[in-house]
Amino acid sequence: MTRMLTVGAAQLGPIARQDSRRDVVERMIALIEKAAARGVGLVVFPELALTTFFPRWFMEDQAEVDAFFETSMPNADTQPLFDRARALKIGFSFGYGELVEEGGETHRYNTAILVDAAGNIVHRYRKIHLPGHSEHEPWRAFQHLEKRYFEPGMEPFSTCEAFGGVLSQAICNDRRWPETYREASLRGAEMLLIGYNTPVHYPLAPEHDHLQCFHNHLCMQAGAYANGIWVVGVAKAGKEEGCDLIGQSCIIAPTGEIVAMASTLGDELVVHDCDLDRCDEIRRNIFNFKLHRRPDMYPMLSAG
Ligand code: CDV
Repeated sequence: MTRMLTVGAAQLGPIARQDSRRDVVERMIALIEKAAARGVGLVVFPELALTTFFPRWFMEDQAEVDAFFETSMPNADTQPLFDRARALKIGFSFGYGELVEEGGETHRYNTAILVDAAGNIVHRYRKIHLPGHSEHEPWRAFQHLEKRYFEPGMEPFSTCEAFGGVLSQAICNDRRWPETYREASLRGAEMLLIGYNTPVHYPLAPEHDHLQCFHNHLCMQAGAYANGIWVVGVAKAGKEEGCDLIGQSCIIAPTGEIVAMASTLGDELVVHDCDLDRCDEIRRNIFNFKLHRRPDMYPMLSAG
């Protein structure tokens, strides 16, 4: 018997700065309803799905920054999403700015959560690889201030048993790092959910702008194949506040093949029936870690 999970990669088109959470949640619910009609069990939304990608602006007023964060989840704005998904018996994941009091201190993370079909948050991930910079760099066409507005997540990549398999989450820049997939795979993950916001223009190496879509798929396909893991990569796409974001949200099989891909830069759902047992095609063969992997020979990998 196969373990089939029908997954929907729910790409979101641009979100304007003035759009409210309620506006966005309405769009997410529309995608959830579409997914339910197509027999989907899990819908994956992008990084920072509830707002515009705010790290593109330098803001000195912390209150202005904090307006982009959620202090509880679910909250009044997202509850309708949780309610509709639960009524349709469909699970989902999405990213948001998390503002939390822990150990008597305020923390801000770039976070993603996974919610099961009964509406329970079953997994939380705080972004480990934060790209960008901390100070205002006016020479850039737009800022990428993730290092200013977020702390890096301090919990290693983790997994959860849900949807009949073992799932893990990562966020945007994490997908470029081979360690992300290997850590998740070593922990037994069979599917990795990754939301992203990736501008076409990369100010530090504009000569690579034309390679953004290629690099997006290159790293996720390589990560899927070398670790025998399903990868669901989901974009916030299109021209958002004057900044072009790549699309090409996709579902990638453990063989590294793209089996479904978005073809627009707007709200779009692509669906695939993912057989979680297909991870074994790779893990029992070419990348049988127990048989062939030589961790003793890679001491630099954990040297820091
Ligand atoms: N949101 C991101 O992490 N974006 C980065 C950009 C800055 C390169 C990415 O890796 O796609």
